[in-house]
Amino acid sequence: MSTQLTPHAQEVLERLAIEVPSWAYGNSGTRFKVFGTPGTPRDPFEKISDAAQVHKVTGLAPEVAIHIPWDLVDDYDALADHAAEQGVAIGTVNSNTFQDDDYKFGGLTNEDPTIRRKAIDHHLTCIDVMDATGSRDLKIWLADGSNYPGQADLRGRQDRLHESLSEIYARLSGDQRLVLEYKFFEPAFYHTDVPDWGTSYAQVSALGERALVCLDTGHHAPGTNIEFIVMQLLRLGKLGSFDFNSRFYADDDLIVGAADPYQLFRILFEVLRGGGFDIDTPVAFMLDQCHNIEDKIPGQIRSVLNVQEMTARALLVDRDALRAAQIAGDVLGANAIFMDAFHTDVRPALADWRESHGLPADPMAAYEASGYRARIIADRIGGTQASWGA
Ligand code: PSV
Ligand code: MN
Repeated sequence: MSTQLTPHAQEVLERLAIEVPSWAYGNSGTRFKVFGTPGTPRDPFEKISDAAQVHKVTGLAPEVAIHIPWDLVDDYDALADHAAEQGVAIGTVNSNTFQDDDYKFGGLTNEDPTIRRKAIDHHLTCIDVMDATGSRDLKIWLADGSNYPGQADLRGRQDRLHESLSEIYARLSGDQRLVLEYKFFEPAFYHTDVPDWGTSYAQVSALGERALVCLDTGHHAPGTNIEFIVMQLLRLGKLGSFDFNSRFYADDDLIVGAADPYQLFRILFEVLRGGGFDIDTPVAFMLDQCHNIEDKIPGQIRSVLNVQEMTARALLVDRDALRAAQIAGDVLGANAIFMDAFHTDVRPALADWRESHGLPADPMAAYEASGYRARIIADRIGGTQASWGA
């Protein structure tokens, strides 16, 4: 079954923007091997040029998230100008307190006030970068935790986290926001200081209105009902952003919608139900992915298209009929309405939508035909390919 997009669906799709992460364009891998790819960017400027290709063929990715220190440059005005020349802007600034020896026992929660100071100062530097780039969001993901029961004072770490976050939050200005990401395990194995949405919610609620939760779809135990968390955070007015990706086993950072498109559909339906696609939505949609073996730019194009496709399917749910079936206790009727939308092929309608917006009907093919890959392979000779930590 193929279909037409309703005027409301078209309006929502018009606004849909999915931020892409700069690190997706650099090399990445597992603890076993990081494979290089010809044409990989050598610096943040080249990463942004690659990200701009995704927006060019999809119209879906106008912002690029950066990561400090991986995207450290001398002049952020110049980086922002470069982004603008390429038709994109710098988005979320991600902090990093997980790659420095000092952070072995944590950053913002560390027992040692000197290390805590260093971790807080790093975040203040990130806010300086946001001031220069015009970014709205500071995203904090902490590797803090412990490996053995008894190793750490769990309560003290939570208290210190609150103090550290308060100082960072106080430095935000204008419409800047702090989003706190949770992750149930890794790199710490026994306990993690922000393991779940409840902890993130408790911490950001203690800060204020401009502190919100970031939900990374890959950061839950298998079987977790993620759409329920989405519903609850929207209901509480505390869902600030998504890091989209797919997982099979751990924090795999695979292409969103690749492992379980139906889960993505269910999540996006709750976003719709909770007002997350409204004009003044507080929800930022971002990818947090790595492309270890597939080509990176097409990997990102596929990802934003997957989000668009499942958003369009969620918009097809006949919500009035669904509500009537729910009230009537019509279990299978309600489920059928949900499944009918999920099983509808929206790809031809989205191709038409793209063409009506001056975009290629088939963005993957358009990128392949653009010659960009051959150009970067030929041009990017020498230097060091960007990777974790570069
Ligand atoms: C580590 O798990 C991680 O993937 C987090 O999800 C962050 O969002 C990302 O790295 C960037 O720091
Ligand atoms: Mn993430």
